[in-house]
Amino acid sequence: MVGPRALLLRAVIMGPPGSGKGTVSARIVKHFALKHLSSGDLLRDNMNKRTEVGILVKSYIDQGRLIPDGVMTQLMLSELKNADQYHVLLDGFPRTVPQAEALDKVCPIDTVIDLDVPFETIRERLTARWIHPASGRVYNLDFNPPKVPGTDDITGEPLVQRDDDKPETVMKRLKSYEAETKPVLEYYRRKGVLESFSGTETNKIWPRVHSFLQTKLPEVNQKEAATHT
Ligand code: G5P
Ligand code: MG
Repeated sequence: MVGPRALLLRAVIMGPPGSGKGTVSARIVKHFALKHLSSGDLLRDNMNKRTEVGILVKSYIDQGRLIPDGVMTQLMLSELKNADQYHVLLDGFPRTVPQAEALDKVCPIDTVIDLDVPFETIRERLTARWIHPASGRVYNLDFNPPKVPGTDDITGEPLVQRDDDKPETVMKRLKSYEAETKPVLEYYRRKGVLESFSGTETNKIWPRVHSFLQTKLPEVNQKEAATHT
C-alpha cells in the first residue's frame, strides 16, 4: 500500500507510434514503483487469447485505425478500477479527447510525459521492431537487438513482428496520431500537466524523463538509477 489516494501519481506517457513509449515505460518501472498499463499490450493480449474484445478489435489494429472510444474506455477504466492502491503509468491511453474526458471523470491525471519524436525517425524504427508477445518486451534490430537473434532474452521464446508494423499501416497510424491524438496534448497543456521531451534517441530522452520523475516519486533502486539505463 503506497498511501492515501490523493498522494498517488496518475501519469500518462504519450507520443506518436514508435516514439519509445514502451521502451521508456520499461525503464520507468525499473526505477519507480508504479504500475504500467499499456492499451496496446492489453489489446494484443486480448487478440492472442481470442477474447470477445480481441476478435472485435483485430481488424482495426491491423488497418492502423483507432478502436472506437466506447470499447477502449470501458476496457481501460475497468483495468483502473483496482488502481487506488498504487501509482499508475498509462501508455497509449487516452488517445482521443473523448477518452481523455472520460478518464478525467474517474481518474484525473496529474502528469503527462510527451515523447516528441519526429515522424521520419519513427518510420525507420518500426520496421526493425520485434516483440515477445507474452511479456510485451520490445527489441529493435539496430537499437536493442536480442542476445540470440529471433529469441526473447529472458524466456528463450520466439520473437514476432507486429502485423501493424507494415510500412503502409505505420503511415495510417501516424496520420491518425496527427488528427486525433495531437488534440489530447493540447487538452493536457491547457490543464498545465504536460511535460514534453523532444529528441530522436531514447538514450538521450530517458535521463531527462528520469530526472523529471525524481521530482515526483521516490526511486526504488538507487544503484541502478546512477547508471541512467
Ligand atoms: P500501441 O501498441 O499503443 P503505438 O502505435 O502507440 O502502439 P507503439 O508502436 O507501441 O505505439 P511505442 O511504444 O511508442 O510504439 O514505441 P516502442 O515500442 O518503445 O519503440 C518502437 C521501436 O523503436 C522498438 O523496436 C524500440 O526497440 C525502438 N527504439 C526505441 N528507442 C529507439 C532509439 O532511440 N533508436 C532506435 N533506433 N530505435 C529505438 O497501439 C497499437 C494499436 O492499438 C490501438 C490502435 O489501433 C493502435 O494503432 N489502440 C487504440 N485505439 C484507440 N484508442 C486507444 N487508446 C488505443 N490504444 C491502442
Ligand atoms: Mg507501445
